[in-house]
Amino acid sequence: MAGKSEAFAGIGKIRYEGPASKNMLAFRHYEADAIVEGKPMRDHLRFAVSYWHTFRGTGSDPFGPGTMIRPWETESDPLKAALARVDVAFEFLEKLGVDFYCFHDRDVAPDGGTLAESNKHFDSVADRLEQHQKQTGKRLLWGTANLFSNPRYVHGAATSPNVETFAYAAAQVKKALEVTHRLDGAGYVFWGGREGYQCLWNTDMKREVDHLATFMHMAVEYAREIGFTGQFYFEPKPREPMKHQYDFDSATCINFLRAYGLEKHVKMNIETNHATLAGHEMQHELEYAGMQGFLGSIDANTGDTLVGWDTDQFPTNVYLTTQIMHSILKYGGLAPGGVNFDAKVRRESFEPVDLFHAHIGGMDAFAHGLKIAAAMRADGALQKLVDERYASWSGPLGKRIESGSESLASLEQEMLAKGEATPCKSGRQELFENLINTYL
Ligand code: XUL
Ligand code: CO
Repeated sequence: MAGKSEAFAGIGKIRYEGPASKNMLAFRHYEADAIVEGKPMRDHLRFAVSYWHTFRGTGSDPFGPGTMIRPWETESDPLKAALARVDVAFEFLEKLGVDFYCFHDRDVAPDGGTLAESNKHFDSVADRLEQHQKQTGKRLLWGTANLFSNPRYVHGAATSPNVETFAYAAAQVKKALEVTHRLDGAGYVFWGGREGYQCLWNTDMKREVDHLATFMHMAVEYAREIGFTGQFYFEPKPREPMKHQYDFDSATCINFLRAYGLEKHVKMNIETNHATLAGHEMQHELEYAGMQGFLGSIDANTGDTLVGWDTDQFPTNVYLTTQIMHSILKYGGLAPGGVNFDAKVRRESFEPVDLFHAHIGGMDAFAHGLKIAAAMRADGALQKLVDERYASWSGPLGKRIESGSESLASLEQEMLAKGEATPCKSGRQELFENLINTYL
């Protein structure tokens, strides 16, 4: 805030300097106002900083405590510390030139011991967030509730065998929706956290999954009551912390949404490292959700091929971001969703400046991927090859099958007359892969 000392003194506004720049605190590819496919980059990407990793991450891991040096963390009173942190967060957003942020209720405001006290804290922090949003024009991409850290959520929240855990979680989501609405949030995310099981012998799966649907219906209903028209998202993750989570992957989530009549209200928020935990590429998850009309928003990060867990690293691989942006452009973009960096600096990268390097790298990787994907689409060579591969379906027989006017019996007649199908053509995978490399 004006008059206060800067948390990131010595770091100015990060600017676009072009691919040849040697300045590591500048963008080489992300040029917010540059037009790609008729739209400024900032509107394609709608970058968001995740409050939990960037402002609450300590660097602790199962083998040791936090390592992060955060000179602004001087207040011992948790509420005062939370309020001071909001000022730092907005200084960071301003300097980085990111338009959005995302939070869980308990990242931005401390637990107050009782629900009433926690709600009060959340309101005080929301006042400060609102004030900064008004001053800067920054926006909340989505809000969510932390329904997994407190021991009351040991067996899950909406899927807990303990009915009062469910009730408490419902109360927490009610409040998180009110605050998200008040802050004009563009969306609200459900990520299960512990909505799954460790052991099937002690689990009534049907009851748990039914309860999860009841819970989401309550949220959708309450949003309607208070006039919140932001988009709801369901974020898949197959495991970690549980052995199995009910929001396993896009296909599982979409089946759940349809089975329980939630498909009109909820889209997918797809995270790269969760896709890989499910044994999929991010591109698979995006294509599946996109083709079904459920592509909503993404959590941008990456795993490590040699480490099997959710490492939430900042994405720097341009091949990956090209795949992602190609699918996003193909399905008409993300808005009102965006690209949220659900990513954390490594435990060893403990200085404040590392937060800038991490986000600059991620933003540049996505901007670069966006430019490459747009060039591929403008050129049309890839699409032409894909169309050629399916050309037989554009003939009379293919058209009749696709329009539903053929049957097993009529197709039997067709093949009895022909005797054998026309031989298949080569898939030319290597040609496709080589073609992609010509754009990189
Ligand atoms: C955890 C994760 C969450 C959600 C929001 O793996 O991705 O931070 O994005 O609850
Ligand atoms: Co996430």
